[in-house]
Amino acid sequence: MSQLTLYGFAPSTYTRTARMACVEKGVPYDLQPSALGKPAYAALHPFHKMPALTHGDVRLFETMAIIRYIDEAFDGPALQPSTPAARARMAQWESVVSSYTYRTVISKWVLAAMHNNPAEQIAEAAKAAAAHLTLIDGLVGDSAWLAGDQLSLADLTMAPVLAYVAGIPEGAAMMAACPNLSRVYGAISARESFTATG
Ligand SMILES: N[C@@H](CCC(=O)N[C@@H](CS)C(=O)NCC(=O)O)C(=O)O
Repeated sequence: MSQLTLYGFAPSTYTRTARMACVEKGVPYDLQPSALGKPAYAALHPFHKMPALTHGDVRLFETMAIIRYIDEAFDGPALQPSTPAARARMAQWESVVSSYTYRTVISKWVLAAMHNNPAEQIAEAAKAAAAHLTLIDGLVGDSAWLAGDQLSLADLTMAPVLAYVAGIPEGAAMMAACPNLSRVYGAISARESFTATG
């Protein structure tokens, strides 16, 4: 069996999502640093982002493609629901994370705070992040997992972002104000796929 290699850095949320998928499936993987910006890395990821994947002849970039491959190419528990509606809900949540949550929470707030950007900018971004978390908390409703009653790729996509939120005192307070999101995050953060990739 070929070695599955992920190219990325451990702190990257999207790389963690791919690593979590490997752990959930019981697939051994090797984590290699992404040579972001180096011309040779374009062969793995033409847009110079992480993660990228190689597995035998297979070369993939974009997290949603990578985690579908990991789920479908290997034995182990299915990480995608079987009904069309729940599968679409899963895809909807993945799209929410990549189109809105990552940008609002990580790019604009967490990274700004980590880089000690001007306090006013951070405060503004924190306000927007809190509003976004409140919005998605309402969308989660009383669902056990994001896509319904089973863990799915959507939860693996959201969890690393929420880990950053929960790790910041102000973010922990935001999470406490979001009971539905906190419930889902509590369930995912108790799993080996989360604890083994932190
Ligand atoms: N659309 C890409 C986004 C990947 C992405 O933005 N990854 C971040 C790390 S979490 C990255 O590569 N950041 C480095 C950079 O933008 O230079 C995916 O779904 O994989």
